[in-house]
Amino acid sequence: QPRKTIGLLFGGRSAEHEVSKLSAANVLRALDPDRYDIVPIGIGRDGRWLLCDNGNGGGRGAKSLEIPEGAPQVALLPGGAGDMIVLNGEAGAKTLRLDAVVPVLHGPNGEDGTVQGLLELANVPYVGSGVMGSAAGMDKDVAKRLLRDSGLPVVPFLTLTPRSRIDYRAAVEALGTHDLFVKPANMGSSVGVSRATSAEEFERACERAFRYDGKVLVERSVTGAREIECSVLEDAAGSVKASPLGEIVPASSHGFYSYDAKYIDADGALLRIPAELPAGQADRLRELAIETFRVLGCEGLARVDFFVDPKNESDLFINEVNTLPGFTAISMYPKLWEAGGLPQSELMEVLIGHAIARHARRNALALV
Ligand code: G1L
Repeated sequence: QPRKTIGLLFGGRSAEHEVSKLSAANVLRALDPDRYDIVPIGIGRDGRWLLCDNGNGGGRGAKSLEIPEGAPQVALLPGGAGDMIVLNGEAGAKTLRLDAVVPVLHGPNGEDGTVQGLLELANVPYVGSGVMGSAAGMDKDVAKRLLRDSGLPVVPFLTLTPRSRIDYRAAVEALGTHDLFVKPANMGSSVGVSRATSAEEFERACERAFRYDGKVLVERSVTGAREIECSVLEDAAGSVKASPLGEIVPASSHGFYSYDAKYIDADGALLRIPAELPAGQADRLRELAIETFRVLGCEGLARVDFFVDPKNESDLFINEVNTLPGFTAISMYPKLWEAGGLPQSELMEVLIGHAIARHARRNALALV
């Protein structure tokens, strides 16, 4: 099989620039050097795309990918066949053909469908969800409405805009509890999220959340629930599979010496893999993860996160979906697939195979 040229797109303008550089280094390590030539493309804080030519050499052992000062700027060519133009190189402009791109980008302009749209126009295969699945996964309001309309269990919520704000009393009335969570619709992390148990706290929580998005979710607060996660993967033939489950055990509840703590994340939380659940419940959650993936139009990969009542495992909610989940050496998504018998290098092969097959299927569709 001929070697493939893979563009690794990382960095970006978001606050997660550094996380992206760490994840990109991990993705790079997982890509078999005998099969792939890697072209790292760093997006600088100013938004420019720069060719960081350290893929198979210096980049491979590094903890974090760097964007060297003075790297040549690159641009994708719309209407081409995966052609990327390298500007201001030594011998002027030249083109480089990419067989696929792996986006390693967070949040707005990364996993929300915008970059995916650019890659569509450039006609280059890329790993993961397309424009629609990426956008639907990013917007908590859209995602939860689609899931709710499909009869899947989500935590009851209201969506507010600056023109349709309601007060604490009305929110309490609608959601049936005084204990509320307020969050921006578009944020991946916990940025702009707060809990509100009084009218005063509610007003402050809304002010804060509206700083990050014009759409704000008010949810029933779920406290004391277990956090269970599932990795979903689609192969080149379009078959979708769910991994074993993992549990995030917060630092506050696992203590120091309680478990053979193999994986502790940056917040001190323990990843317990596999999660301890009755077999029937685990199967139900894995089925739900696949249904969620399908309902939201995800492609390639996603991590689906659940809340499960510790006293009654059949009481559960889909909490959120990540179309580009954490992917550092200790992240849940790759760890769950390792537990399922799929090492990271094989995982990347499935994802790139999916990207190329999906691209071919789409190009074979009739144009109107
Ligand atoms: F390479 C994969 F598998 F396609 C891949 C790429 C990127 C998996 C996960 C991610 N994740 C991210 O890009 C990130 C949102 C964690 C970067 Cl900040």
